[in-house]
Amino acid sequence: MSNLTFTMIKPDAVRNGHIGAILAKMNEAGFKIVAMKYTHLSPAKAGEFYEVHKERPFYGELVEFMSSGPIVAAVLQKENAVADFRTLIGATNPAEAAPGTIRALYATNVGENAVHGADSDENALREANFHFAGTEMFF
Ligand code: IDP
Ligand code: MG
Repeated sequence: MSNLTFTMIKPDAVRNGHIGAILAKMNEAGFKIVAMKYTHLSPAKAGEFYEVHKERPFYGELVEFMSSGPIVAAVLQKENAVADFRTLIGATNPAEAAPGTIRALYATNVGENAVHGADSDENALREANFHFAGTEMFF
């Protein structure tokens, strides 16, 4: 089990002014920031990042949304990082997310759902390396 996860604060949460509140939630839950950048994904980059979803009906909409404005990408460290972070963000659909979770508090809808969280140790590493060079991570 790895102690790293990868996250993005998505364009809806950035547009709605929630970067600071979301980072505070991550801090309060005990996650340490190992890497972080404010960036804007091109449609090609967003498409590559979400390639695993390319057969799903919402893929086009997802790529368009994720390239619609700036995001914050970050690598986070904590014991049991992947599972604990998924708990902190809540269900994909904010209508089903537990009270107090980041998606319950800040998401717009099932597509524009404020934050990404890696779903496995393997994907956390793949996603961290997609966004950051080794020299941009500080353990
Ligand atoms: P997750 O982000 O909770 O892991 P996934 O099923 O991996 O959820 O889906 C990836 C992303 O695709 C979601 O976070 C959301 O932005 C978008 N998405 C998922 N389901 C739908 C949908 O039914 N309609 C539109 N967008 C969706
Ligand atoms: Mg997922």
